[in-house]
Amino acid sequence: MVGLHDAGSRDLRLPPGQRPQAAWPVLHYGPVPRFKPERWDFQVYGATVDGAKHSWDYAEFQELPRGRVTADMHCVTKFSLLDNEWAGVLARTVLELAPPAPDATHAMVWAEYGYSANLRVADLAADASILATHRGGEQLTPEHGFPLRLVVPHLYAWKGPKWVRAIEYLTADRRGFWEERGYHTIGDPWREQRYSYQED
Ligand SMILES: Nc1nc2c(c(=O)[nH]1)N[C@H]1C(S)=C(S)[C@@H](COP(=O)(O)O)O[C@H]1N2
Ligand SMILES: [Mo]
Repeated sequence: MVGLHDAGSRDLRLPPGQRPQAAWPVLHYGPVPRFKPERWDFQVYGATVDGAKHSWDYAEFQELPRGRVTADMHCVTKFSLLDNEWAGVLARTVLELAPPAPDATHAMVWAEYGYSANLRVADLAADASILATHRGGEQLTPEHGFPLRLVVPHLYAWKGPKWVRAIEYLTADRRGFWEERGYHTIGDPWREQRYSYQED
C-alpha cells in the first residue's frame, strides 16, 4: 500500500535499509563446487572440549537428528527474502555432539574453496541457526549450496556459507572472507552492522 505511508515509515519486520525481494537470487563469490559424495565430510575442529577433531562422512551426516526453521534472510546488498522454510540439522545439534571448549568464544565456518565466515559461538547456538539441506521442502540446488549450507537468520546472509564443510572453534575472534574485505565482524542487520568501519 505504497502511498498511504509517511515517507519515513517502513515495514518493521525488515531491518533498516532492507527491501523484500520476491525471487530467490543466486549470489556468491567464485564458482559452484561440484559435489563428490565420497570425498565429502563435515568437520568440527579447533578448540573443541575434548581437543579432538570430529567428522561425519556424507552417510553419517544424513543420520543426524533433523530440524526445521522458518526465517527471513537478509543480504547486505539490501534485499531480504522472507519466510524461508529451511530443513536440515540445527547448528545447536552439532554444538552438542562436538562441543566447544569453555574458552571458545568464536567459530570460523569453512566452505568449499576456502570461503569462510566468522561468528560468535552464541550465534551458532541460536535456536534458528541451521545447517540446511532443504528450502521450502526441496533439496537445495547446487547454486544455493547443495549439499549443505549454514543459515544464521539473525545475521546478514554472508555469515551463512553455502557448500559448508567445517566449523573451527576459536578462542578469539578472527576475520573470515568478507570480514577481511571490509565487512563487519558481527554483521547484525537490525543494528545495520554492514561495514568494518562501524566496529567500535
Ligand atoms: N560459499 C559461499 N557462501 C555464501 C556466499 C559466498 O560467496 N560463498 N555468499 C553469501 C551471501 S553474501 C549471500 S546473500 C547468500 C546468498 O545465498 P543464495 O545464493 O542462496 O541466495 O549466500 C552466502 N553464502
Ligand atoms: Mo549477501
